[in-house]
Amino acid sequence: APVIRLEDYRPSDFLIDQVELDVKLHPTETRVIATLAMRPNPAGRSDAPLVLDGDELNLKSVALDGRVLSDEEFEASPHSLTIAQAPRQAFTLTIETEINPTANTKLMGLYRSSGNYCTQCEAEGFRRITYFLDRPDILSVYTTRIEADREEAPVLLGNGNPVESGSIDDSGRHYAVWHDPHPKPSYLFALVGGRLGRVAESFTTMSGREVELAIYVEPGKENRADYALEALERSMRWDERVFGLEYDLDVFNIVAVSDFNMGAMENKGLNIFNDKYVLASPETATDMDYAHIEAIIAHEYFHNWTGNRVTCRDWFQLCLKEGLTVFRDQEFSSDERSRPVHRIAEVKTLRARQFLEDSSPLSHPVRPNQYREINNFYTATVYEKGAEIVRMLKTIIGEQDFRHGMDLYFERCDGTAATVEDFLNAFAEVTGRDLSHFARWYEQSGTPRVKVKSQYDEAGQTYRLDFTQVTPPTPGQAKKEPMAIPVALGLVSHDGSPLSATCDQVDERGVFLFDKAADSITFTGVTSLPVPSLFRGFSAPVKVSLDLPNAELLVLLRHDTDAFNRWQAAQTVAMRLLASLSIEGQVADEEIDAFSTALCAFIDRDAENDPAFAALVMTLPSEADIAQEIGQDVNPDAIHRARSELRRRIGAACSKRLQRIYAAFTETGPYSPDAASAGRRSLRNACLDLLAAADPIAGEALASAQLEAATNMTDRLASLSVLTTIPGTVRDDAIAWFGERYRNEPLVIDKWFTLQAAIPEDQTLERVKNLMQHPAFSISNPNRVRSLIGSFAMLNQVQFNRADGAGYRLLASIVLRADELNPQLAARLLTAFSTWRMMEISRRNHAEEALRSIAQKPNLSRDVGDIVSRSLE
Ligand code: B3K
Ligand code: ZN
Repeated sequence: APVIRLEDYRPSDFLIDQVELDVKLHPTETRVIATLAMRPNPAGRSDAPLVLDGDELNLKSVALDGRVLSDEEFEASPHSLTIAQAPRQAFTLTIETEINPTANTKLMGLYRSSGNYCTQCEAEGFRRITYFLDRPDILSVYTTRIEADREEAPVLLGNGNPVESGSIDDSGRHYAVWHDPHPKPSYLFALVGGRLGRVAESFTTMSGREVELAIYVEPGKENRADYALEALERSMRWDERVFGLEYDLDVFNIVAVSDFNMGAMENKGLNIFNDKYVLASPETATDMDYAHIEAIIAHEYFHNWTGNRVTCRDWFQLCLKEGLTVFRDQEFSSDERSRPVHRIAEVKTLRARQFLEDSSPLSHPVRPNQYREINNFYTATVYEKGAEIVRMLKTIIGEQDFRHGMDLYFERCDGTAATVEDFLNAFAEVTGRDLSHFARWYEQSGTPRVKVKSQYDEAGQTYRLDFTQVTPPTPGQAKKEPMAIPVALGLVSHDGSPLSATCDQVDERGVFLFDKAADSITFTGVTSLPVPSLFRGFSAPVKVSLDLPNAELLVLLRHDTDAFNRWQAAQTVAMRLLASLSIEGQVADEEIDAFSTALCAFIDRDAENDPAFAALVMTLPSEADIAQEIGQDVNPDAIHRARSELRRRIGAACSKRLQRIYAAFTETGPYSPDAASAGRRSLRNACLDLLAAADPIAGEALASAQLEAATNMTDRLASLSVLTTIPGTVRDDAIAWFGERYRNEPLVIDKWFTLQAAIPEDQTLERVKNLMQHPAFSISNPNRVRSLIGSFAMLNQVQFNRADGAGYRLLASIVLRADELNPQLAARLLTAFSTWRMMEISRRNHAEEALRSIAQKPNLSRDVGDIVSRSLE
């Protein structure tokens, strides 16, 4: 496949001002008539042919200004339509195509899910509906007429506002017309036709406009959409309050579908969601599901301004909308929930996904400069690291200037397709700062490593911190430049009493901007040896190594005013123990005892005050985190043993306290998904996990009692998860009971698949193969595949990375099967191999063999071909 490069960008030779689409829905023969009001682009070439994109299209006819073109006047294939002699003034092009939504297993373009018609156009799906200039810098006003059988599709939805609807004689068919006044790129186009239930609410915007909000779901599941609807209202209110941004249409519709390649899609006025991120009830959804629903509803809504009103000039600018919108949804969740607890969750995901990606063969800049398949760049780097860049910008310039910069960005770029430069220019202008060094965050890939050394001068009462930074080489970038790294920091005394030290290089917000390869800062008036608290709130996406002994880190756990760093201190100590345990097989008892003693004391002091935070402190780094920390010659079995051992030791040392909290936090009263209630459940379940690690017999009894008594899915699933780690008939019965009880709830069966796929024992491979034969499993449904196969590959470190290579071979064979139906899904699964180079040699060889077996297959999709070749480079 050809490589597309950022440096080759040039404006389109033609523009499309208006699009009229007439879509006659039919299961296998949908007819689409596109009437395009076009003109040459003054910024384009004046002699260029008109070349429209297509993908698997069946062309029926083309007309220019109403005249049907003969075969000699154009050139057409399923993937392009060329008119060599296009007019040099405004013209109308009318194109009729036929498409087959039932055969569309790629879930791109127009397809069917549970019999309903829906679309997905980002990034390049619109060209699967009609021939078009399918690129994000072509902004057009759309009018869509949708026609369908009334029985089959009583609900017909499009972008924008409803204009008219009616029956077509007595044909049994009906139609609806939608008009979207806001010019938009084709990737934001959507339509839906189907049999759907509805919940609705009206919303008055800050300027007093009435908007009808509605969510459409599978009939009978309407009440499961209440939480999403309420989250939507809160998101809309928040964007008005925090950014002054108001909604701009008369209706806002969300449709939940069961077959969807990702989380959701921000189509203008018609968001389409994976039903997993809409439907929730206490019986079927966990606290985490509720939190994800809230975040994704907000994310897609926030795109209305960051993405839709201001869109991207080209796909290299993807982070312009995605990084910024993730930042916005994270801020929303932090305001709605607990800021430090949410920050810790964000950083855990960032490290688990983005740091991992950035240290793998798939590492790329937040703004990539080349791609072969754009769908492979909807990555943790573009999204999560992209959000961190926006957050660092805010940390550096301060809250007020950040808001002013955002205002200027919208003022300037509203209605345009913009670039990262346009974004940064707005902030450079309001602050008068030169942001060109900061902009390197968009260009340079890899995670910077920052080393800090400290030196206290008792006589002079000064304290010096020496910083150095290095970024390891990544594919295509052998040499690295220093980054502009905001270090939010403070000093903490050993007993927690306030310190009055000062430092000139630290600004009024407590931030030192570290932007050279090496730099030092000195505090004066330091009356006793302090402990440095660095990168407070995780102020930059870097890896830090610190010359502090465990005992000093534990001072931070106890006394730091920054909650993030309290958590980080405990994690760092745990990670040191886990890495030594994994590599050397043992650690001095005193070291483990010191850590468990500190944890016990922490539990006594803090667990009841902030249960959600306490649960995070009590949860050890995951096996994947430990593997990443070790970084080379990884043996997942040793890591698994190490982590089990440390959990056992902590569980035993703190068992009295854990039992007390477990009993005290028994759920009473009706379920509520709010953050405080969820925090209490997470603490109780963290206790259960440690108790079971220390004493499996007692743990089994507690967990099975909880499984029976649970009044909600959070507690039920947590107890089943503990049981899956304790082999025996109790476990087998529990798994069978759960599968039977929820056999008609696909989203719950997904959780059941995930738990079983994650069991760290040899029989899991057979179990996964058997579950692929389960009636609820389907290779064509992305949620099912991700929950069974994706979980096996991403969560089950020991079994995916089996020493005999059988885990790799299983994944490879499934990737190849999935690729024939749904390349995007297959490519996503394949990224589980991104850790292969850090495994010990025999596993590495097996993984390489599996990857090569994929690479050798003829007719790979561009998606899988791209990932497999980069993984092997
Ligand atoms: N913009 C979509 C993602 C589209 C992915 C296309 N492969 C959802 C989101 O980020 O909000
Ligand atoms: Zn997004």
